[in-house]
Amino acid sequence: MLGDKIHLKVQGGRGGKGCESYNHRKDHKKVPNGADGGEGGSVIFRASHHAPGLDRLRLKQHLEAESGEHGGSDNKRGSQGEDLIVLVPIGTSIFRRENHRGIRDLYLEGEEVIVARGGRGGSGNIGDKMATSGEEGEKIEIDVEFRIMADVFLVGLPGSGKSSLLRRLTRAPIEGKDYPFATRTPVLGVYAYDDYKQINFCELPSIFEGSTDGRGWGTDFLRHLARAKLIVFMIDATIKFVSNAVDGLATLQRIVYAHDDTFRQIPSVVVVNKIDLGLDTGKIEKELQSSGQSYFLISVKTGEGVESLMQFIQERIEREGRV
Ligand SMILES: Nc1nc2c(ncn2[C@@H]2O[C@H](COP(=O)(O)OP(=O)(O)OP(=O)(O)O)[C@@H](O)[C@H]2O)c(=O)[nH]1
Ligand SMILES: [Mg+2]
Repeated sequence: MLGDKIHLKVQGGRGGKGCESYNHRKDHKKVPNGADGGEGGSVIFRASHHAPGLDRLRLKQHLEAESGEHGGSDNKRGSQGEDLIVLVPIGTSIFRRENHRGIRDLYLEGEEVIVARGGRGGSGNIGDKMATSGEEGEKIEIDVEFRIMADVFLVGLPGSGKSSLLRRLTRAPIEGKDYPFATRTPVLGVYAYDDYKQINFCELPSIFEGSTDGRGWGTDFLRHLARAKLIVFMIDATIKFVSNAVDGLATLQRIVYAHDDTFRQIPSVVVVNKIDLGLDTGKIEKELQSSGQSYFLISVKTGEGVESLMQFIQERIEREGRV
């Protein structure tokens, strides 16, 4: 499922034991010939388009890489333990559990991080060294979290037309529902233009005044906004769930910024949908002008205003260097 957060214990493989052994020569001299143990394998997280969801890790709880082989007599070095490579979806972040400090965000295909190093192998007694046992692998508890990688996030009041807009822009096979709160989990869509350019969209479930008390679908999914390039705050001309357009916008912003104050830095635009319904959009416009926000009045149904909105979004995203 989108929006996973998983707690794991991770451990590098133990280093192999160094060997204590001797070559008994004919002249009765003992020559030490015990070899070093191999290094333990490391646990490595690697981002991949092909990775299954993080849910599968929930069953694991404990991940440990292979131990190094013990050293042998006759200078036979123990072989290294194999690394444990854990494939995770692009957009996975790894945190140290004890202080929730970020270890690494994995944004790119193939990007990887060593989460727990394998222990060093012990020394063999070759060259008259003391034979030692191998070191333990590094042990760490981590939280692994997935956040959606999309350029533009649609955040809006229930039933304001987010799914309809996404469907229109991306031709994604999104089911049409004519009741609010129909979208329960984030939905992705790709908007393609100018032959080869793309902008990734994500619709988040609706929020409204009651969301912070856990009504509707709550607000947990808002953490996906961490990497948004642009937030589209969406309300509609019927002004349900709020008393007026500015109040609608203020409600959305209050909930989003209360979830994480740093989201204030994400550029945003306001969209008022359903202007085809013949309601008093002049009043709405006046209200929004006073808010000082960029806004667009559109009708997903008739297509009015959608092109100008998309022009704005394209320019914004291209300026971010993301297309
Ligand atoms: N008249 C009119 N109706 C619209 C327009 N856009 C969407 N609708 C209707 O509004 C209703 C809700 O649309 P959705 O796209 O599901 O809204 P949403 O914001 O995704 O809603 P939830 O995710 O379920 O909260 C549907 O019945 C749509 O057909 C529009 O521009 N004009
Ligand atoms: Mg929807």
